[in-house]
Amino acid sequence: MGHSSCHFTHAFCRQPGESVARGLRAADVGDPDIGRFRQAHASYVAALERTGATVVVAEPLEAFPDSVFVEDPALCVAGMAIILRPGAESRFGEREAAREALTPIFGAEHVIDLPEGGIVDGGDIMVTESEVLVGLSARTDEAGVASLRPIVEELGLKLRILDMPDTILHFKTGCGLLDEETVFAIPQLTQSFAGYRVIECPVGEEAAANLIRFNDKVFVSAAYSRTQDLLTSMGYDVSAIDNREAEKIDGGLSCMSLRFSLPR
Ligand code: CIR
Repeated sequence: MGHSSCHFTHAFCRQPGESVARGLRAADVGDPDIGRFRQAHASYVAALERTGATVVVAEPLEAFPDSVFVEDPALCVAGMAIILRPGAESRFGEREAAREALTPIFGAEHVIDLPEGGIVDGGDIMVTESEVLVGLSARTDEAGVASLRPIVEELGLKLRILDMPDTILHFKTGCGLLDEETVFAIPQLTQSFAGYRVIECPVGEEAAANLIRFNDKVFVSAAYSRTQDLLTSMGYDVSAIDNREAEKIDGGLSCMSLRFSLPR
């Protein structure tokens, strides 16, 4: 299966459950409201669909408050679904649900388990045209990356560990891919991306850095107008999505989908 870092035929999402109010967070700014979260999530799914993609939406998992963030327990790349080993204890069980949901989509022969031994969260992984870029965080360790490396190389991609500050939850909390050669990143991460063009996220809008390029659109959290204006002025087709509820529990736009291509 061919690989593209910006163009996708499919996405996988999971609806938030009532338990999302208990989602993990570094700083408490109040619980997310399930009604508003559901509404924002439905708009997110609709926005992905409007680009022409098929979006598979799974039922909520009440036992896992953070399970709306489907990006973390799996990595979908080059026609394969790799079931990861999430680094937060309360989230480790999400891997079973990810396997169950992704197996009918990819076919059992295209679903592989990251071998035991370390931890890896999908939020620490950025997939570009030729590379899998990984940040080491409290959720992703060297042992986990050592298990991931041969899988990724077998798929024809390079794996590179990039420096990241310990002030952010996940690597992609601070960055997002804009196109095949361009990354958008918070000031502390701009030096990490040797080989890429880097656009610096406006100071004060750091939470906008976790944007997603999905087909012809760049989706940015609606609260950050300077980022939207900057990227629009650079020629990107920017679309705003309300991310206020997810942001209360450290969720960005990338966390709420797995983005991939399947043969038509
Ligand atoms: C967590 O701490 O795991 C969730 N509250 C937020 C996960 C965000 N996911 C991501 O950045 N990929």
